[in-house]
Amino acid sequence: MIKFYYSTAPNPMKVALCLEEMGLAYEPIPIDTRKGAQHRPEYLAINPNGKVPSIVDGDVTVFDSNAIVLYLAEKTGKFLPAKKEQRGPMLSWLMFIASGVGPFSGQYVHFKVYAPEKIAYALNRYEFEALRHWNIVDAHLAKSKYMVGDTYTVVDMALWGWARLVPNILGDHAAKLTNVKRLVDEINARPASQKAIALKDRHAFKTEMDDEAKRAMFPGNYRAQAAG
Ligand SMILES: N[C@@H](CCC(=O)N[C@@H](CS)C(=O)NCC(=O)O)C(=O)O
Repeated sequence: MIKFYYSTAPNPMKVALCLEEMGLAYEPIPIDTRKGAQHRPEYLAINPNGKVPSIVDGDVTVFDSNAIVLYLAEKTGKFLPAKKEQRGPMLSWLMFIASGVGPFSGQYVHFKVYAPEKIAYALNRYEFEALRHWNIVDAHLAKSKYMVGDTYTVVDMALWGWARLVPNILGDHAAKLTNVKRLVDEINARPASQKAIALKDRHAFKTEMDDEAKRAMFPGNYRAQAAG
């Protein structure tokens, strides 16, 4: 049975969708990041980056969400592209999501919602870059049914983790991303995504963004105090 270390944030949700789509047996293990569970030594032994998600599959440990979705696709042979020559595009889009879509979307939300000061320079840069990445995805989906050709693959699952939150991330800009919405609506209608979303009911994650949560999530803001 695969151990799945999760929260309901975008990166773990990609993996939840994959596990459900692939019909894999798994044990969901909540990591309450607002309580600092991601920094505990026993979790750092699984994921030295101290973030969710991670999986332990027998004697194999995998962290970083897009590495996990690729691992699961290769393990099961499911939800890979239809043609051999689509492996290159699959890797490109998986890395684009991992290194661009996710980080720029996440940082934009950080500066918009959580930063103690509203810094115009940061807000402008991250709004521009988040939107630029989503426009690239939307233009791609205008020409292609799925992220890689005509087949639903793990790349669509990796995108879904973030894409389902596009209205929260981009606000009014989201309305223009009609092709992203088309794919999200299609995936949301699948039983696997409903099961993935239902994970939120299995554990009462902390919701307050109080001092404990801020210290756990944004430790860089407390460096001076920690050193003193
Ligand atoms: N590159 C990592 C990023 C993981 C990540 O940032 N996870 C967030 C949730 S989406 C998290 O663990 N946040 C808690 C924290 O930053 O302390 C991945 O794709 O898995």
